[in-house]
Amino acid sequence: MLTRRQAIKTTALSTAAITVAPVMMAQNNPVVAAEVAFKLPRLPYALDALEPHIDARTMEIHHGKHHKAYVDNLNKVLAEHPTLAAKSIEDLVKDLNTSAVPEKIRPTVRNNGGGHFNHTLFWQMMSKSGGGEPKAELAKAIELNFGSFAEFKKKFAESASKVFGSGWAWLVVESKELKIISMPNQNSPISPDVLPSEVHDSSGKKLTFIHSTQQPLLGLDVWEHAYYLKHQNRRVDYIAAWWNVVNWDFVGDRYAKYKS
Ligand code: MN3
Repeated sequence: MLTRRQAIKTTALSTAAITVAPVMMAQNNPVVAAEVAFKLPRLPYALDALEPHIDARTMEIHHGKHHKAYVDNLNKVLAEHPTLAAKSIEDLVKDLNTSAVPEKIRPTVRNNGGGHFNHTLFWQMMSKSGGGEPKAELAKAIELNFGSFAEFKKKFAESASKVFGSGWAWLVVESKELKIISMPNQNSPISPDVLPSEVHDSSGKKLTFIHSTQQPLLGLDVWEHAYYLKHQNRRVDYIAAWWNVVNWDFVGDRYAKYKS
């Protein structure tokens, strides 16, 4: 077991560990929180890799402050829920609106677990050598579902520009079909819709566990924190610049994985 000082020196996530520690101490828990459940992933490229389309300062704050805060807040709320803390972030967000996640912590898990899951995908959906057009099967599927790549881009950009306030535009695959959707805040396509409180199956049993059948292939974060430093209020300019860094290889791999 690391001492707290060693943990501060040696883990990249020292701030997260400190955030958790007071909660643990307040409970007189003898276990020192040297390890946290969820960790901020490293960016798969340098902060300035997406210049000039996405600037280094925006990436630094977006990843190092905003994404980090989602991870820290998630660890904090799950400190008292070890079963949930042991799940993968994907399983946690998938189970969000089920009885697995207590209602009193659900909004916090939705915002911060969703934030962690969505951003972890988002960094991988961009690349220094990105841009251009999708290839192979994904290219065919986009043509089939939207008519052409140009038409897809137009519809996706429209969806992203129309998100009111903070949220995301997503290209998802559901039952072999490609769809463009938008979601508010840090809601994620892999979370099921919130069920009305009284939903029963044919035998009268209350339904509490329905999984989403949508898988995100490509997502665009249109929170102001994603573009305000460089583009201020001009979200449309950010969307236009972002196409230059889309990692179509990653999106194509996800399509191959989730298409059926
Ligand atoms: Mn963001």
